[in-house]
Amino acid sequence: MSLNVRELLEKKCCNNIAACTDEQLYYGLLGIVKDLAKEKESDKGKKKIYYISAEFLIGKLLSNNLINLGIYDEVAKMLAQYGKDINLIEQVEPEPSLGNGGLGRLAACFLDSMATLGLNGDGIGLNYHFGLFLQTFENHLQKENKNPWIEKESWLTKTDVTYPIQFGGFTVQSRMYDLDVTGFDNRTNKLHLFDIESVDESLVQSGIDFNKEDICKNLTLFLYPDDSDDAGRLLRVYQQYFMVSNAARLILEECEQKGSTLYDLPDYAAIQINDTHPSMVIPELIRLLMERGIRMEKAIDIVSKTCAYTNHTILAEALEKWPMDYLNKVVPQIMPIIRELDTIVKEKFDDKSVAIIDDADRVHMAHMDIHYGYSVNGVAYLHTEILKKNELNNFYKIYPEKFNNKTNGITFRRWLMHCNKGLSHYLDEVIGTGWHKDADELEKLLKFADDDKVLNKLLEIKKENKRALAAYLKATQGVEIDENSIFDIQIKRLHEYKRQQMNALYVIHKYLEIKKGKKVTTPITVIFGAKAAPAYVIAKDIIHLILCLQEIINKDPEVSPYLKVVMVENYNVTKAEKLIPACDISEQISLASKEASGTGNMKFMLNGAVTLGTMDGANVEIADLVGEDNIYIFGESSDTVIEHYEKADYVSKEYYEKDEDIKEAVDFIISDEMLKVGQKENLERLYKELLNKDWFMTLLDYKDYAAKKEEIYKDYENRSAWAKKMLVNTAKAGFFSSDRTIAEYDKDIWKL
Ligand code: 26V
Repeated sequence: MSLNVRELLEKKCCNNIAACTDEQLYYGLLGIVKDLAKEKESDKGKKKIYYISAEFLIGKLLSNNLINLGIYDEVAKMLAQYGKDINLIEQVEPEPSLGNGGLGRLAACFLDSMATLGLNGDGIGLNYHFGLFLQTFENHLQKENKNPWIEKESWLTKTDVTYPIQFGGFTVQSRMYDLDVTGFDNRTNKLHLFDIESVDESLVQSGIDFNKEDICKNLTLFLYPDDSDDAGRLLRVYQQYFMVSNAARLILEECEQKGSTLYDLPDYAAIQINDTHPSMVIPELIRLLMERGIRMEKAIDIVSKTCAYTNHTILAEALEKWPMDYLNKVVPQIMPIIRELDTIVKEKFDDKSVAIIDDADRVHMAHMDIHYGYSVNGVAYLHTEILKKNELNNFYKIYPEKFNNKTNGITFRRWLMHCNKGLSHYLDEVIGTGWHKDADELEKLLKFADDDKVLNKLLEIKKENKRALAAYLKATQGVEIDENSIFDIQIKRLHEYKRQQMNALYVIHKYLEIKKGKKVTTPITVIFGAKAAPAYVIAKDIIHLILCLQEIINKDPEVSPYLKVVMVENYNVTKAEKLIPACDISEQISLASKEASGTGNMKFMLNGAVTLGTMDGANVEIADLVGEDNIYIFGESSDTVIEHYEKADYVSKEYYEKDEDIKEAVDFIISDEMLKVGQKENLERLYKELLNKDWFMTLLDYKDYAAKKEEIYKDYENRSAWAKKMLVNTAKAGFFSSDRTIAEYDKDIWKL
């Protein structure tokens, strides 16, 4: 194969690979990989799964595709013969930022696993030109910038597929672009991204501001942040309908081509609705079936047997409810159908809590999905239980058979084989390569849990990854960190429920202790990475707090040898790939019941980090798998938390007043020292929020958290005992392969 690639590359490089720039080699390889991927395209399989999602956080594609095509090592070796470093070539590729966080990254992992398992499954989404914003820091504040990624030559392939999509009062012409999804040693599937022909990038001048009214030009410019302002909400409805109307047409066309009469649509298609963003596919499909002469009642029946819904959050504010006014304006043609679906529900169930249209004339998208989809799944055991027992209990009582759990997973190709080549190759040596295809084989590692040679090697690999991260942060952000310190990392979207503020409070506590002369045995480096939605004020204040702490602590010669803080700029998939393999302590500290699953927690575990977390999301399953010696659990249980919300009896000030450490750390936020480097407005607002509201109960769990931190730092000192924890975490991570998750979706829901 490499000979082949060498020849092909030479053809593109005038027979002189050594003289080519990294750019030329990147674009050369891009073309070759696209051709190779094409050879593995297949339409095998009568039934296809269509995974519709507003987000696909795919990350860079070159290495991933080379690995999946089985030629990464050979190509790297071949390039090295010409003095070329594949890592530098990879750097040329821009990262498409087509997702906010876990939900989008999950969709990307799922596509990888579908192709790897040989399933006939495509993704459908939107071709956002500027993606989610690019984050920079100025004056210790987050600034948002556009994030362009589409180049003249890119992974996108323009197709002939185009549809007129109608909105209230005007029509736009769509165009489908395709990305190849290579399976690991298997078929190539497609990610279809729809765009508008009339998109106009020049609408965006500086920052991320643009004319929100001009839908014909702006529809596919940006991906919406998950906590957006009102101005953008209407645009989001346009985006959602555009996405699903294109999807519905494509699906019907493909099925008809394969011989479907459309009455038998469920034999040809399963549609997975990824959160409520694609929910309008239900009324849109019904409308299109009726246009093709099928009676409404029958059309509803067909669609109800085709669509399945995944819930990714129980935060009430994240469950989409669109005002009828919006929908009447944007998509008048599906409103009669939505009203009819609502009428049917109201005739059957005399219970306002399960209605589609509520008394305030808002359409509850999730309710439509549950009534008119055949499956409802949560994304981790605890999450699904909470949906059944609490949030969606009234639905569960009506449709117990529809509810099921599918614990999330991650693709081990990207999150181990690609990002941690040192560990990956060593695992091959110790337990063979069977784990590449069957992740459960990682358990073979357990045999070596007391083997000093193996344990030392794991520590050595971790050290090397920490060295690489330190060099990367020095080169990209100019910060110096000690590779011998403990790397304690929290990387995820910024949200109060994820409680980055609790981690920051502990940093303050540690700083003050060191100032008072209480030194630490091993230095600590606390690393954060997070984007805050531009309209989420408190989240941005928390970033400000962390950046001010970074400034104060790292510049303090008394403290910085023992404690450092780093806020990584523009945290994204590429940065995650560097941070995760270097991590010692994985912070998964959400308020119990609030994190549906988490998937970063799985990536860290796989790479031999030890979790410090609450009993929330998939942490519960991690704890179950690794056992209590290999995880650090703290905090109130989800039951207790839910009870606090029900009784409305949590008062943060009580915790502040009764505990000296808490008071000292919280007060520090508005101390003279902080106000010297930070903005009074931001710091005071955050201080007041913690004291008077603290909706996600930071202070409730703070003491327990701080105690666990002390324990985990102390345990880190015993290097061989720690290495054993690392080993057990990697060995037990097999369950979290997205291949397992996708096999379950297929067996229980899609039935391809
Ligand atoms: C919410 C909203 C609200 C309206 C504006 C647009 C928008 C976009 C995204 C979201 C958040 C959706 C929920 C989400 O991201 N859930 C995450 O899903 C992960 C994959 O299942 C899971 O691991 C995380 O725990 C969960 O927070």
